[in-house]
Parts: sequence; structure tokens; C-alpha cells
Amino acid sequence: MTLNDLNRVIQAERTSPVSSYTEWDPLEEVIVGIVDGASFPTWHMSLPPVLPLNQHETFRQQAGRPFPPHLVEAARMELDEFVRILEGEGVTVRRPEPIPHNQTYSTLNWTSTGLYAAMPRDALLVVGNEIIECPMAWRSRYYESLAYRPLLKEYFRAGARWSAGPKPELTDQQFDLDWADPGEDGPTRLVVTEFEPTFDAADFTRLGRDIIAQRSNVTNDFGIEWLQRHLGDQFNIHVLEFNDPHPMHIDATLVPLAPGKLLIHPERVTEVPELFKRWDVLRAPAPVIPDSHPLYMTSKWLNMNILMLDEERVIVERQDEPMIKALRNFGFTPIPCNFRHFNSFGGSFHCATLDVRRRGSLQSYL
Ligand code: DAV
Repeated sequence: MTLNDLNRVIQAERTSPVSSYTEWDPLEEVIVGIVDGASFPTWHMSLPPVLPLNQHETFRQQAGRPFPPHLVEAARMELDEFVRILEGEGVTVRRPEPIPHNQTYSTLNWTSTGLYAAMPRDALLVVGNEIIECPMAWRSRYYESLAYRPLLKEYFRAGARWSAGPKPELTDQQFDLDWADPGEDGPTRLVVTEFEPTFDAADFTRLGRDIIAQRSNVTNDFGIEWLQRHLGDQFNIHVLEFNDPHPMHIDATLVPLAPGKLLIHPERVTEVPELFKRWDVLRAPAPVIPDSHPLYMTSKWLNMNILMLDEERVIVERQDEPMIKALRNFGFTPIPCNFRHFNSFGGSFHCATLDVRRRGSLQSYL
């Protein structure tokens, strides 16, 4: 074997189709979710701690049935526009496979139907060249990662590392059966217990060697500890607490945009965390989604749930003029895309994507 051959072998071993350390390195490949078969999940006590109050009755009544077809169709068209924009910006876009979300499945202890494969950000976590299937706390999301299995197998074969958190049993012991709403001003009370590790990837945000996490109604200390030990000493997970009585997912609360630039929720983040003391901070402008627009699963602060294509370009909701203006003034180049109908399903551009590959290497930014 010549030295050239040897170099080629070493190079092949080093390349992985999965490689992403931050939320802002130049984006090369992304998974965009799909709304096919999106279905109201089987009702469970893990839902009310995070669903808007005015949706509880709808979710109880519609459990196991499809979301309204005209809303699903409108969201699908917006996803198609989003994909065209990403491809136009030079990003490779991949999609999951549709799976039957309204089919009843069971474990040894319980039965449920599913939800959707619209939010790859929740189910899968990319850290470096590794892609991790998350041990999600909702019974309705137990098999969600199956929609991504064809991609996971392909990435693994091409050199990525592929792993999964310990599959939780999600028995009643996993949930605080006495959970009662603490109210908007009450102390945060989380519905998930420490019975087994659970986490959603969207409770983590990546800044190279440092990863910011929050405990939430789906992410417990056990899950965060599992992830820290799994990732090893190269990474440092910092757990922060916010002024959010119903936490689920950090990506409408604390959003690192680029090195030294942080977007924060003006009410949930009352004081800039010590870690970010040297960063420039943008307080998110108030969201503009009208009250008449259905939001099944979240607050209106999805306006913060943006996707960075690199340290300048950022995808923003087309009708969200205050956010477009604020980001431009903060030094970014906003690229508008219609996404309000997709928002109805519980996320925006960050939730709807998983950045599989960004050009860049492991660095420290804090
Ligand atoms: O503001 O209701 C949205 C997070 C979506 N992953 C909120 C949280």
C-alpha cells in the first residue's frame, strides 16, 4: 500500500455523513419532518402539563383520530416551500418515511397510538459524528424514530456513529400520578419522574464542547446524566433553569444564533445566565400570531424557533415582521418562509429539522 492509498483509507474513516457540533456552522445536510398521517395522540397524563389549556378537551375527544386534513395539507405545502428554499441555499434535504401513526401498539404494560414524524428535532440528537435515538417520555412517541430508520441505517453504513438511549418502559412509575398544575406563577412541577432516563433532543442546544440543557416535562436528571456519561469528557452539559412553569424543549427559550450572539425569551429568561455574560443578547420581540390561529401544542413563542444556515443566514416565518427586523438589526440575513400552518402542529423551523451535517469542528465558545 502506498502512502497515498493509506491516506485515502484514513480519510474515508474520518468522513461521516453525520457531523454537527453547533446550531450555526454552515449547514450541508438536514432532515425535514413530514406531516403524513399526523394524528392526535392517545390521551395520557403526560400531555396536560405542556398542552395549552384550551386544547385539553380537543385532545381528549380526538385521541387517535387524524388532525384536520385541511390543516395537514396546508402544513405540507409550507414544508415543501421550506424544502425548496433550503435546496436553493445549497442544502441537501432528506425526509423520513411515513409510518402509520394512528395504529394502536402495545408494550407489556400499556397501549397507545402515535403522533407524527414532523419534528425530527425531538426524537434524534446529533452530537459530532453520532446520531442518537432519544428515550422519549411520551407513550405516543415510543416508535417515532422508526420513521427515520432508513436514514439512520444509511448514515451508519456511510460511517456515522448510531446509538440509542435505553428504551424506557414508561410505566406509571415514570409519571407523577398526583401531578396538578402549579399555575402560571406557581413553582415548576414536572410530570416526569426519575424512574428511568428520559429525554427529548429539543431540551438540548449545542455550542461545541458545551451543551445547554433544561429539565422539562419530558427530560429528567437521569436522562441528562445518561447523555453526559454517554458523550464523555469531550462535552460538558450545563443544566439551566428558566422561568417557565410548563417546560418542554429549550428551543423557544434560549437560542444561540452564532458565536457570541444569543436570542432569549424575554419572560422565561429573566437574567442572562452567567455562562453567556460576554455574549450579545437579543430579547425576542413579541410574537404576532393572531389568537384565532390554531396552536395545538405550544405557545406563540415559536417565533424564536428559527434555523441558522450559517453564522448569517437564518430562516424566519414570513409573516413575522418584528422578528425579521430584529434579526436584521442584530446582524443576520433573514430568509422568510411561510410556516404558520406548520406551527399549528407544535413547532417551527428548528423543531421541523435535524441538522445532520454542518461544516466545522469541535470548539469552545463559552
Ligand atoms: O413555547 O410552547 C415550544 C417548543 C417547541 N419545541 C413553547 C415551547
